[in-house]
Amino acid sequence: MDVRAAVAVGAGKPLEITTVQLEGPKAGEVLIEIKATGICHTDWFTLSGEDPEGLFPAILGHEGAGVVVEVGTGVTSVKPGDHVIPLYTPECRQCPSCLSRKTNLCTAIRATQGQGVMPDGTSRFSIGGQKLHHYMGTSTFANYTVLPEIAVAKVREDAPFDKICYIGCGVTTGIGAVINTAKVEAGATAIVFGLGGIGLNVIQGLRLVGADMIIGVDINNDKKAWGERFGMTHFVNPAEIGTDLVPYLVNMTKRGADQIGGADYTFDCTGNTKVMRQALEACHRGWGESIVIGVAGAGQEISTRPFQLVTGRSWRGTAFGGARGRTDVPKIVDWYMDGKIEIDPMITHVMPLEDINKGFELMHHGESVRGVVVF
Ligand code: NAD
Ligand code: 022
Ligand code: ZN
Repeated sequence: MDVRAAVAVGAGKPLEITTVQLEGPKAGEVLIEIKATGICHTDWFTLSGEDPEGLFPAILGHEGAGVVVEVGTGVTSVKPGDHVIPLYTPECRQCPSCLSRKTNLCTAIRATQGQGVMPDGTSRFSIGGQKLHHYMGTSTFANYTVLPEIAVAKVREDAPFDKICYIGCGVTTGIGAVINTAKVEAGATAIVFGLGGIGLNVIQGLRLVGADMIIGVDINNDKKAWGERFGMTHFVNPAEIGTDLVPYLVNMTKRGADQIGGADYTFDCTGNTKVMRQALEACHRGWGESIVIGVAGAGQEISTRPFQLVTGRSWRGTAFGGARGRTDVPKIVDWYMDGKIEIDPMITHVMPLEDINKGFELMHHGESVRGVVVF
């Protein structure tokens, strides 16, 4: 069938909005009509050519929401008409990782997903007979896409596509890092580094679980009002404190008779390895946990003195907020519909597919929290 798509034709080149061909779903696959898709950092990172694993030509996009149109043989968990969110972290419930209950990093289709093809090793997308790569197993920058059954979460039908698409990445990553990875308890102190589309969701996750002190750190003063909007209690701009950031944050979080400072939990939402070190070192001795959410460029390394870990701080990371997509994503949609979490004010720009390159520009210049394409 013919579908409308934004094609990443090569590194550093704008997306080309054009008609491409899509084959129907094979066994275990589903055809989805994408109704809305968010524009996220990693799409830009891949398009820029900086991602060494980026493949071209490809249909990018990994933050979508839509409707099942057709299912391949053997598909039992969804049917035509169901509303779904594509999952770049699938949940097969059968691989050793899913069965371990210790991780959300399902391995069922990992190898082929990274190679930009479906689990049978082929692509469903083509243009003029030339194959196009899939991206993150989702390829949501097209009004129709084909996904493995294990890579879709069925969600309630009264939820608006142009908002819940953000649950496909940013919302779940930020809130999940708080609830699934850090397991933050009520009354905790926390520091969030980087108040973009991820950090703001960490903040609202911290508010949801009842954290006491929620410190936001960002080099952009415009982020102060944004953080406060979602529950941040204190803001620090490292460029404006006139002293070293880590001792400043440790001092701010001093509590108890011994007056030892440091946060119970810290979150890196920048992808900057120097910030990751600051986040680790701003944790409380004995029990502080620092969660790395930001994805750094290939070949980058993190460092700290072993003393930081010997004295009881933990350095951890999370992908997709530790969420098991088919199980957890429908619950997050419910939380949104029940008013427990907010999404609407974070969606600062809505555009048709034709304007997707403008959406990338807005994100790149820090003007948008989230841009969403509505088909
Ligand atoms: P963003 O660009 O919208 O936000 C980053 C924020 O960090 C900006 O507000 C910027 O001003 C701030 N910042 C930059 N340098 C800083 C510094 N030195 N100190 C303090 N603040 C600084 O990006 P985003 O969409 O929020 O994504 C954040 C990171 O999370 C990215 O690296 C992204 O790839 C990653 N991410 C990871 C996962 C995962 O599953 N682990 C999922 C989604 C996104
Ligand atoms: C989403 N991300 C950044 C912005 N929006 C993002 C990027 C990478 C990951 C998660 C979120 C990620 C963390 C760990 C992994 N990935 C490896 C997972 C594994 O090996 O099982 C990751 C994922 C997908 C892909 C590449 C890396 C891909 O499909 N190409 C989840
Ligand atoms: Zn993303």
